[in-house]
Amino acid sequence: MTQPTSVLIAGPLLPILQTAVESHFTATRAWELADKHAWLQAHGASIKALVTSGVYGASAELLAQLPNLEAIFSFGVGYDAIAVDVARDRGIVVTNTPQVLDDCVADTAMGLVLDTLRRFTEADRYVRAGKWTQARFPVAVKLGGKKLGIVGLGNIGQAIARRAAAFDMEILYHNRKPKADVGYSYYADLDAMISACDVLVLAVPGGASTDRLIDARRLKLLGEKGYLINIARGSVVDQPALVQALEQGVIAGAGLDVFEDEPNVPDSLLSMENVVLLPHVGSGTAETRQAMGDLVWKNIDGWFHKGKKLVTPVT
Ligand code: 8YV
Repeated sequence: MTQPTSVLIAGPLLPILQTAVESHFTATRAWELADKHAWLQAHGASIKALVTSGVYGASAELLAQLPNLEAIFSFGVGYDAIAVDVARDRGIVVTNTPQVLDDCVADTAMGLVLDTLRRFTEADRYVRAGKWTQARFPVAVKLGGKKLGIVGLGNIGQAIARRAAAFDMEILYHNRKPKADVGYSYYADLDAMISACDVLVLAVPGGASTDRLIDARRLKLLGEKGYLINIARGSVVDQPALVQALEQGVIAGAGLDVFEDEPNVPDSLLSMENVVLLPHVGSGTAETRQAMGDLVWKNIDGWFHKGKKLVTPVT
């Protein structure tokens, strides 16, 4: 009789996905291990698959402790926290969950644009604090007619562009290459686009190539009437520089779903009225999380039960 396949689960998963994994494989919950290092030394060689997420990732150190790993299945589109180069070198396949989350992440970006410019969350705090009875809430900033610059016009970037266009915003974008089939204004030069736009939206993957892409100098280019929206990764922004820019009025405000060291958010941001802070909820709807879970399962099932067939491989 063949031994059941051993799988390591990096962190708590969508319950229905976790149940599927645990009922089909010999699964170990990494986050419940009292001494993870000792466990990996004793059992790491038995692990054939790692189920993880964009947040839990898969470090080179962890992969070194899993010498017989065949596959990494990640819940999420971003794989910057996964040592993909190591996986590629060792012939370990990596899968992610692209496309199914585009709409919800784009909705989150648009929600942040609306909220940050129109100051809705701030206005909500104002009503709750009983301030409305004393004075009217100050005016905000109109979206229509403003220039929205998107960094990274992939699937999510394009979904954001369509939404912003429906709000009568003018769309600019910066990408490695212009997209043939879109009518938005292409900027090969990121600095030129930042200087030209009113709202800068980050929709690029995380990782070394975009690390601190938006720094103090570029925030200055965005300017005192400019807004920064980040639904990509915290690493794309130099966070201390952003805090300073907000404190000093170098930019007007920011809407952030991602941070440098999640779930920790700097105290200085917590006390600012002109920032909207979300706890990385970009893809966080029941429908989308279900679709992501289904896609993770299709990849696992395809690999182990249907002749190594992957639906959404990264490598
Ligand atoms: C998830 C994400 O919340 O897809 C991504 O890359 O950041 C989010 O959709 C994340 O993967 C953790 O579940």
